[in-house]
Amino acid sequence: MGRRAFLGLLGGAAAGAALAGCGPASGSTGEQIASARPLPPPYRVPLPVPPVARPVAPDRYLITQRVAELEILPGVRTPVLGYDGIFPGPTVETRRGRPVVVRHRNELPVPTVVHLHGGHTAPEHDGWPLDLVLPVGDTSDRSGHHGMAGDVVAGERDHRYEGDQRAATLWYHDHRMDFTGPAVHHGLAGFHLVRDDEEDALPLPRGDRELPLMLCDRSFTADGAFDYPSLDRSLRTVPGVEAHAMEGVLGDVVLVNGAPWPVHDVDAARYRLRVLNASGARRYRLVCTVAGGPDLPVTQIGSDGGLLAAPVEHAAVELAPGERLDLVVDFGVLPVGTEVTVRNALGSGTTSDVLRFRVVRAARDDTAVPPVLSVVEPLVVPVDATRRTFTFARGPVGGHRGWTINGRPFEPDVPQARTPLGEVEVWRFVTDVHHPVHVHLDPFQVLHRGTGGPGPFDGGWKDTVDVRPAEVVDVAVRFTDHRGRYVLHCHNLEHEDMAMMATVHTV
Ligand SMILES: [Cu+2]
Repeated sequence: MGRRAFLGLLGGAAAGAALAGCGPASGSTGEQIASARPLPPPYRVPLPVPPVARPVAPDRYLITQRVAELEILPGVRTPVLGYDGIFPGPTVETRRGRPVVVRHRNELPVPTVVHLHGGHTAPEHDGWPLDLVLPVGDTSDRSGHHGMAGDVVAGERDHRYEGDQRAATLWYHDHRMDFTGPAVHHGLAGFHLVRDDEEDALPLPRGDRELPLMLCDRSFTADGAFDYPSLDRSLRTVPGVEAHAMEGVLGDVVLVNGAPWPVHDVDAARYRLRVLNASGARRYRLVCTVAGGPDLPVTQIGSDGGLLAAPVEHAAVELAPGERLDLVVDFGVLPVGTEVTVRNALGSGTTSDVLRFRVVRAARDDTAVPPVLSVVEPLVVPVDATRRTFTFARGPVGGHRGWTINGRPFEPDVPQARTPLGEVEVWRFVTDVHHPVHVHLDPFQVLHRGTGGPGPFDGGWKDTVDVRPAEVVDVAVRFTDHRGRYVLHCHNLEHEDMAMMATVHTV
């Protein structure tokens, strides 16, 4: 399918979309769009696992962004914007201490920007929202958005990732100013796993027993396209979504690695699940349910920024958009033949279903979850530390309704913070509704949630924190190595596109 055909499909998408309210009481801030075609029953299609990207030369990768049609719902083709034409994109696997270059080539009909979420990345490689890569052969307009110029190139850009960071589950996705929501919604997201010797030395599940799981919610039009209510179906000029969806776009189908409510056959053994919430606005509370038996507990071994110091057992886990949880689940405690259904306790109807595992065979299991996993250096806050408050709330954006930080819409050239490298600062995030707050360049540590300490899922190094309605969360930040301009933003992608982003200069 050609570029123009893709945009044609977007143009026809929204008519008659049915809506269901989905306010904070349901656990997410957003508006659910009802699919306009019949949905398949859950737990019929196999879980896909994205292929691992193969280097084109030592430590060099090439990813071509292109339009494709994928069979996501059985029997119908869905047009996607895909890294290498697939969704999720190929998984990039790198090792700590070993720099790589990933070249992104844009054969899509729209400009793109690639951000490595969780990457400790120099500013010129981080995916500044105005550093556009125009489509191959597009020489029409290099002025950037709103006349604000970034480093605009046509066709290709090399992103250098130094690899000087802990092993962790990262992900890459589009980050173009004003259009991140539709770009990610239509498919521009993939895993990037950093591995290291420390983690390899642990007896954790690996190989086929290590699964990356990308969760996202989507709705479908009658002809099988993703239904996303962009104001500007060309994805080029006018930011934002139709008024009913400005709180956030929620789908009624839960995709795991791009498949609707898939099923996966497993050994009776431990599995490592790297769970990513790549949804635009939906939060999840995941529970491993067992028919006729108690729920299966999960053991958290890692967070956004890699391993925890020690494992933590949970009855259920919560993830806001952008967050990752590294989990170990032991299917070995169950008899062969057991079905384990991962449900979303914050969902209802079709969005309460997520994924099913079928324990199909007995197997040898030499793995373990050691009581000590790693060393997490605590960030020590000096008594005279700089303290900053960032208030995330609705507000006017250029005469329209939008989302602001400290009452201001995203102003690329006006930093809201200038933070010296190496210094620990305390940043306070204050909200009106749910806002998952993401900071680029370096992870942070949660100090307080409200009047208490960190919440149950706030442990270890975080780069995205789930701030709930009318909540106050304090985090300790410390930036290192790279001087330049970065962003801090809400990872509800509709909020982000409607200006809930701030420039941060590291100095
Ligand atoms: Cu937000």
